[in-house]
Amino acid sequence: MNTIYNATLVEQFWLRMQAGKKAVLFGHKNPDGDALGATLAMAQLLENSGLSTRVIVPDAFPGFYSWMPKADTVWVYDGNEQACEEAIQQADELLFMDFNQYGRLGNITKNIVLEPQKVVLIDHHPNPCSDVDMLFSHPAASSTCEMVYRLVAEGNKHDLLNAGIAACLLTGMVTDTGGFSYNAETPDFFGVVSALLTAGAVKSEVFNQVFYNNNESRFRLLGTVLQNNLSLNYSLGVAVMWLSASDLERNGFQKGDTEGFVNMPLSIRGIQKSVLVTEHADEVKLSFRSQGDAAVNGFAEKYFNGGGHRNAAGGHSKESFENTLKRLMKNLEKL
Ligand SMILES: [Mn+2]
Repeated sequence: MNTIYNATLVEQFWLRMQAGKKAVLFGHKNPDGDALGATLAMAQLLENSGLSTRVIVPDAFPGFYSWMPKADTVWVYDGNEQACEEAIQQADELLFMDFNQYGRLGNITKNIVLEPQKVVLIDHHPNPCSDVDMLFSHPAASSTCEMVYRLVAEGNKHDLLNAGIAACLLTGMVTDTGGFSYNAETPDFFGVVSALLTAGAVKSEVFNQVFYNNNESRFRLLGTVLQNNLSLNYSLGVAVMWLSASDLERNGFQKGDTEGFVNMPLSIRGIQKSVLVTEHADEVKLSFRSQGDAAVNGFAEKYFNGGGHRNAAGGHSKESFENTLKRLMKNLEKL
């Protein structure tokens, strides 16, 4: 397997993570399988190295991730602010995992200052914030979970791994690649998968928990989108889907229900780009996906205050749902 890190940096990381230290590990707002997998795995790796750890996420995560090993130890900041802030103040090390900017911590960074000299950032999103003390950035990686495994492998820390950690890491690699369907092209990607299976991860368990464990509301919402809220523009190769607040409410929306919807129109012949517009209480969210060389991050950044990868980006709008959708449609040819 090719290495992806500077060997000295890897050595410095593991030296820095010394027994007796306290570490807080952060996942981003709207935690996904990769954020949870990477933080839970790294927390257990550090615990096995003698540190005491706490995983904190800004807001709640979808119930279909609650099976993950140690998921019950995660603290959600919203609603548990005081305990989280105490843990953060007492921490020697702050690990940012699967996000690239302080702002992705939602209310946490609105309310308290995180000292950059304590921050280690491990992430695969492009353009990481440089105001941190140690940076592991690898945009070519499938997932932060893959990056965590490589930190273990390149640091010769295999003895810290166990089946639970491997399951957490495999979860992020599965969810960030749509079940190995994109960003999962290289022999090294499957080399990491192979190593995780060897360490005790069970592929069928991860797939069953993640993909065959849906709420009825997800299925109902999918029906609404496909039947009524889908517009296909074949001359541009673009699909647009939308869900209003009333669509969500009528179908009993629960957090995480719409995850992956935006990828589905890419399965239509002639469609290379896909957008999902969702009306939430505080803002309208846009998710963008594309295939191959077709890029969506520039458009997300320019028109909807967002950004991301070439093939997967997000944005948001403070305009009304109707106006956001209108503005998207008006500028669609620039996507
Ligand atoms: Mn990720």
